[in-house]
Order: sequence, then C-alpha cells, then structure tokens
Amino acid sequence: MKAKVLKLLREINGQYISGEKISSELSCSRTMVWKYIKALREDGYVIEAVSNKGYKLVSISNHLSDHEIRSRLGNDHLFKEISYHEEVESTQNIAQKLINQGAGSGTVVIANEQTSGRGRLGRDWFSPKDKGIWMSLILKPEITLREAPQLTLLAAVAVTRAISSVCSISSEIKWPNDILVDGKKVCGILTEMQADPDRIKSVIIGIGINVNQTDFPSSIANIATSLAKARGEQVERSELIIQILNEFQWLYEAYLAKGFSFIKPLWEVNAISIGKKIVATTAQGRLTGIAEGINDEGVLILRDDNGKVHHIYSGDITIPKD
Ligand code: BTX
Repeated sequence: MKAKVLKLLREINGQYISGEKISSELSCSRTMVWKYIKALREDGYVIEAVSNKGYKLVSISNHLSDHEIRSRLGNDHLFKEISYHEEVESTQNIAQKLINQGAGSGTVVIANEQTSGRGRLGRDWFSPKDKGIWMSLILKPEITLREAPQLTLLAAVAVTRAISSVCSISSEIKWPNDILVDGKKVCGILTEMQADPDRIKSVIIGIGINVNQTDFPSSIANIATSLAKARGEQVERSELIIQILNEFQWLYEAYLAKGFSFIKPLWEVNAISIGKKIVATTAQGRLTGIAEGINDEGVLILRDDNGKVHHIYSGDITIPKD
C-alpha cells in the first residue's frame, strides 16, 4: 500500500493530491492514508501537507526500499516481484532460495548490505551498507547452456546504458563481466545457473555496483571506484536500479526475439578490450594476444602472437599498460 500511495504522489508530478483522492483511488479510509504518509515520512521521504490542498512529494528517501522500487515500475514490467532485504549474506543465495520455493522469471532480489557478497570463483565482493546496488535478477529463458553467458554481456550493456543516462558518465565493459570507469572497477556481474544437460532451468544474474562509496578497503583501493567518486556527487540508487531494470527489459525482449546478434553491436560500442593487446587467464592457462572481438555467441576471440586464433569461453583478462 505504501508503494501505491508513493506512486500517486509521484504521478501528480510535484503538485498536491488531496487525501480524499488518495483514499478513493486506493479504496481506503482517510485515516489509513494519513498512516501511510506518516510511515513514508519515517522512511525519509519529505511529504508536504497543506490543508485544502493535500499532499506533495518534496524529496524522496535515499534509503532503498521495495515500495520505492515497486512504485516506479509499470504493472506490465518484466520484473514484477521485488524481494528487498536490509542485510543478507548474498542476494545470489536469497535468489536461489526463492527459486527453490517456486519464484518465477522476473523476480529481483535487492539488498542494502551483503555480508558475504561473492564474485566469480569464490572471490569476495565488498558490499557495504547504504552505498551500493547489490541485486540479483531471476530469469527462466528458453536458451541453451552454451548461450547462457550471453546474458552476462546483455546485463553489462543494460548497466552501462543506465549509468550513462542517470549519471552522465561513460563507462566501459571489460570482457566478460566488469564495468570500469576511469579504468577502475565500478561494477561486477556474476551469472549463476541451474540447468539440465540440454536446457537452462533458471539463471541468476548478480549485479554489484559501487554507487556512493567514498573509500574502499586497502585490498581493492587501487582497482575500485564508485559512480559518486567519478561524478563528484551522490547518485540516487533507486533511480539507477529502475533504469537498469528498464534497459534490461527491452534488451532481454529483443534478445529473445532476435538473438545475440542484436546485443553484440551494443556491447561492442562500450567494450574496451577490443583491438587491444590482452592477457587472458583461463582454466587452461595464460594467453597473450590481440582481442579481436566477440563472435555471434559472445565468445572472446584472441589472436596470439603467432597468429593463431583462440576462442575464450570464460576467464579473466587484463590489458597490460604499454
Ligand atoms: P569477479 O570475480 O570478477 O571480481 C571479484 C574481485 O573484484 C575481487 O577478488 C576483488 O579483487 C574485486 N572486488 C571486490 N569487491 C569489489 C568492489 N566492491 N568493487 C570493485 N572491485 C571489487 C565480480 O566478480 C562479480 C561481482 C558480483 C557481485 C554481485 S552483488 C549482487 C550479487 N550477490 C553476490 O553475492 N554477488 C553478486
């Protein structure tokens, strides 16, 4: 209900909406409307009340909440279910639990803090309270196991586009799952899945974004940055979440209809590694060469110093400084 009140306050666009109108729209008493307004104020929203005029939303809360996100997504949005948590070990674990309980495609798990956020290969992902976006998207696409990594690339396109429109910052994608600003990591993406031998059952796309941190632990201080550091001012996390979910929705629909060839050029526009000398570390060892691009499956093509072409399905890359 708080989400619905918030939605009405938002829709009126800086104008006043009467308590009577809210109560008739939501079929609840004026006393209940007042209680929801009070609860929203306690959450940090500034809502002006003027007699004979009604209520006006003056500023939103910097605190993340499910009603904030829900009130800003359309009813027919791909992401219909928001599961919000103040503190979790990892949103990936919550998403897995929800899948086991029957959660459908289009569920989003968001946390204000992760105590055991993780990256690939069991690495840690630093996810402090109040500062970042730590979220996992549950999807159940009808694609093969081989195609699943394409969703990581699609998510990276959604995040870079959202960062550009909300923060006016250009960010770069480093294959396969990092997004960099000023050469430092601002976002990491972790795609995990459950699959039968021939088909995907569900995919969890974990997205971690450093939004408003001003400092980092010494272990990552040299490689990490935040959007606020790059932009010089704080970024509204809920705004960025909504934009990522909106971008993701249309890209995902286009991907399902037209295939990865639709996503590929959008990915290439923001990719830094293409055409550069890279070192790829894979389970099979290290390879050095020029990153020629990705193929229509999203696999990285590397031409080594002897001219031999390698297909890299997973691994880490670094771009050595000249
Ligand atoms: P990755 O394996 O590519 O990167 C992990 C590495 O990145 C770490 O070893 C460390 O060096 C560095 N690192 C750790 N924390 C940060 C940070 N906040 N900013 C920049 N660099 C950092 C990347 O894996 C995938 C990360 C996904 C995180 C999301 S958050 C929501 C979801 N839940 C969860 O537990 N993980 C995902």
